[in-house]
Amino acid sequence: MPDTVTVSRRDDIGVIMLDNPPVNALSLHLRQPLMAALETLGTDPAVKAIVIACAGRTFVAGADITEFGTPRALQSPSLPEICAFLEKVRKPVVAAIHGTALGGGLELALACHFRVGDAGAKFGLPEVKLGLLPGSGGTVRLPRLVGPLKALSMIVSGTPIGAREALAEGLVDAVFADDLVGNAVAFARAKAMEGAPLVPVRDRDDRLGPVRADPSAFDAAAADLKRKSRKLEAPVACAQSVRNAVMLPFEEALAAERTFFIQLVLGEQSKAQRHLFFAEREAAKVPGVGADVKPREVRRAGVIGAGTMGGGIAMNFANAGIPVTVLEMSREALDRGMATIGRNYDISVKRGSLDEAGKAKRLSMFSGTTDYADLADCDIIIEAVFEEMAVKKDVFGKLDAIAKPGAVLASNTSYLDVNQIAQSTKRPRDVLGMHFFSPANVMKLLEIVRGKDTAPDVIATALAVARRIAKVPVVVGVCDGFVGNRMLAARSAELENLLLEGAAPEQVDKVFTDFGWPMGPFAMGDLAGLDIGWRNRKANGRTAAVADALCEAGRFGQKTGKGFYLYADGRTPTPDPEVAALIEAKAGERGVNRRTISDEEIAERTIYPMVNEGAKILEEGIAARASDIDIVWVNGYGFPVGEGGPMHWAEREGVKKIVARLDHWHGATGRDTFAVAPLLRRLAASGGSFASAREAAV
Ligand code: T1G
Repeated sequence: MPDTVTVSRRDDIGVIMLDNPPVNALSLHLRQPLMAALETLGTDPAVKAIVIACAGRTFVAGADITEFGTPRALQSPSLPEICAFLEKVRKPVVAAIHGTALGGGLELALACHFRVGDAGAKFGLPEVKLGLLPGSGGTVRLPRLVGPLKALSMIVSGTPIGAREALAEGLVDAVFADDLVGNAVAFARAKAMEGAPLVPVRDRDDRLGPVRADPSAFDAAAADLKRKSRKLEAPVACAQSVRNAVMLPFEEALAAERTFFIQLVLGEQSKAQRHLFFAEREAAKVPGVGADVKPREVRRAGVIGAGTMGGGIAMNFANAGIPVTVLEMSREALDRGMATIGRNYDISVKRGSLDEAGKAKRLSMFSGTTDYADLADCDIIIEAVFEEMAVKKDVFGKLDAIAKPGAVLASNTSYLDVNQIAQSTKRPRDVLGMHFFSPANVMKLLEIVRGKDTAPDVIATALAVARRIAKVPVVVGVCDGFVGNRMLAARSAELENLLLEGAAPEQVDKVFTDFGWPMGPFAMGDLAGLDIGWRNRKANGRTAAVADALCEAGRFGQKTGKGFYLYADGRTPTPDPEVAALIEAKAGERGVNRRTISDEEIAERTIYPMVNEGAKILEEGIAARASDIDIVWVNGYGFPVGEGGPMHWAEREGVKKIVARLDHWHGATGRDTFAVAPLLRRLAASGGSFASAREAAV
């Protein structure tokens, strides 16, 4: 094991340099030499002050998540022990921060007497995103520096702040433009020379007083955050722990924080969210596209179509500072699209997530055209036109004629055969799918659809572009609906049958919201507009008894004030007796016997087929690993993060149980929706996991 800690002296200042690539996580093999260095320098009379800094791309980015649940995580010295020791050191200790001081990394810095950073540094406690709370004093020390309300929002959101804000909030004592370690040493020497009494953060109460005297504003903010936490335990624990920091003595609050931490780290929600942390990173590792495959350079993007999807896609590039040319068939359509984009930025300014200067800068990235020739200098062109093969082929034929050699040509199709689209060009190696999710400037997921001829460096380019526009990429193969929509179809297949057999839309939706989804399928349908699916079904000769009848009655959802629900105020769904009557009539017409349907049955007939379809997708190699499917569903379809995604959830639910129930419903209905995938049946027999099945297959 290389040395993870080196100690050096700059005259009377001791410098501890941490070096544990890639992100200086606080692994045991870093904690032990760190403690030893602190003990040595802490007791060396020749050393007047200590600077803790990091080598590599970042300051400590947290505890080592890979150690959680292993004995190494609990082996001494733990981070709380190191923090307690730091606060007893009788000479100034300065944390010198570059990159991201996150989680345990910021907690380590909070236990130092002073914190300095470079201008690009970021500071955050993102543990809530792992289903945890800061477990080494973060919820107790941070409020003492930045105040309880600021601490509450930083800890419950998990969103880091920049150096300028950290300085303004009192989190850091100085920010340096360059030579961070040199300036930190000078800062430390000055503090030592000052000889002022050292006040560890634990002893600073001044920012707690006002909230301690009147916690009403704090409690209101905490209640609001809890409301938004949707069954997740960590945000609630975070809020309670910050409140403890205000109301309880330091040591008591610290002990309570630790209790919360241990409860959460052993809990299923945190295991699920830690699974997603690593799954997101694994998803970026694509078979056949190694680090040696260099992405093509992308300096300018083009988007064809300025409608809802095209406009949102173009905004991603402008937001990332990449100039983007938007093409539309007519000037009117172009102006309409650009006006919508302008309004979207106005909303961001109104919400305070963007200022006027930022809006102007982003809008300056746009240029509009009705002439394909204006896309000739684009490095990547994404088509977002009507979802019809003939239209797609026409567009790609035109692109093939004007796009420069080496340009990446992508389709935002959500269902259609990317190989067919690629065949309408003479450069199928440069063609792939880049499937964005609505609203495209908000939703994190990007399904990158790899065609049979798509070149590895084109995939590498799409992955690099995804990172630049802050998307979570998952590479999938070509099939009807790719991963997300294909599984959505399996989940939706039984919805109509459930309604006809006796379940009410509100009952089905409650099963989904109880599960943790933001919205159930019927409320989601009403939000998206029932007419979209209706037109799609009619175009493909498919029917849905209830949904078609609603649309024939002009009930398209929120946009017409009624769909599966009534929307008296335009937004809040209320059950409508007219819909119940319509469903009963449709059931009567089909001679369907209606009965009471349990919530379990609803889950079994919707979520189990989805998992089953996921297994088929894995067997066909449409997805490289089960965790990729989890990332698709969590980032594109609102699958609750606390459950870790459908495949992770299925292993917890029990593959054996799922197979048994699918067999039951297959027997009872004869419908293919329930025909068990061979992989699922094998795992039920072997007790194996999706990951082990993949290892066996690779
Ligand atoms: N532990 C272990 N491995 C980690 C890690 C960590 N904390 N952070 C990153 N990695 C690995 C990651 O899996 C990947 O591995 C490689 O480093 C590069 O990461 C006590 C309990 C720092 C912003 O939540 O947000 O402290 O795939 O691809 O895009 O209260 O990593 O190459 O094999 O993400 O440049 C709190 C987690 C922990 C921060 C860099 N800290 N990390 O992003 O690189 S809990 C976090 C990040 C805690 C205390 C509690 C990001 C990053 P591989 P990457 P990046």
